Amino acid sequence: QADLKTKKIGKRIEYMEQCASTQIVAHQLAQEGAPDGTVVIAELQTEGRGRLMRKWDSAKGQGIWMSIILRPDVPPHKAPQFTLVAAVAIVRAIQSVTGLQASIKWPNDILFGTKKATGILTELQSDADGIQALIIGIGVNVNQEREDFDAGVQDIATSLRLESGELVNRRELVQEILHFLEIYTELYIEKGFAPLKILWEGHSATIGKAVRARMSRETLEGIAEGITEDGVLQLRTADGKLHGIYSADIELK
Ligand code: BT5
Repeated sequence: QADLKTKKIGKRIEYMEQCASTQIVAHQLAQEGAPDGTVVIAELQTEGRGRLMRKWDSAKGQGIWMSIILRPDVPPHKAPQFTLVAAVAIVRAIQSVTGLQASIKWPNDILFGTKKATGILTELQSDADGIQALIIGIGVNVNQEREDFDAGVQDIATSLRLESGELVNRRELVQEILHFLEIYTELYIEKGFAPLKILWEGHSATIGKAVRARMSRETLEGIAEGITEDGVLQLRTADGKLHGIYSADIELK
């Protein structure tokens, strides 16, 4: 903590050997009034989760499993943009610590090739007055070897160690993620999403690619043409129509 470069994010850190999910702990702390920038971090999660209550494999001591409480003064519909802002911060942090160049698959995956090294889960606490808290969950596979992953994800997951061939200092990586997250959330609050959109596009694995977008009610195939100023994915189907995608699982074809 003493080495943090941030002004706000990480001034309060709740560090735990083990918890069910850092998201659950962070939700609880946010409700109890934990300040903007509070970070919850655990060595092991017994019930780490992804979107739609999917399981997140959180091997003990080998990844970064953390949730960050932010209290931005923005309307609730802007919450998904924070996933994109966090993704840019994580890619920059990985690059700064390991030299590795990761790419972002819209909306919440960080990849090496087609394999996933990081997932982001942004959840919201809001009421009639707007956003009370954003809980940004970040799971980074850092030092796992292939056999450390659950059998179900071994073929789709990767870690920074598998990509670089070296053990990576998790403490340093946490510091860099929080540092870039603070820089980019400040930029976002001051200037809006436009400058982040440019940075995001520079790291995107999705834009310009043929993709399949699975949504709760339908699946669409087409070319991912870009994201809007709101972070919505624009998908052009073969009939020439442009569709705005707010939430989906994207498969690169
Ligand atoms: C995500 O969901 O990618 C969001 C993951 C967020 C995890 C962090 S860890 C700290 C905080 N506390 C939590 O409990 N969660 C957050 P989604 O896009 O739904 O992807 C989930 C899918 O990724 C699963 O269904 C698996 O297919 C795959 N998966 C699970 N564990 C993985 C891992 N460690 N590495 C790569 N892929 C994984």
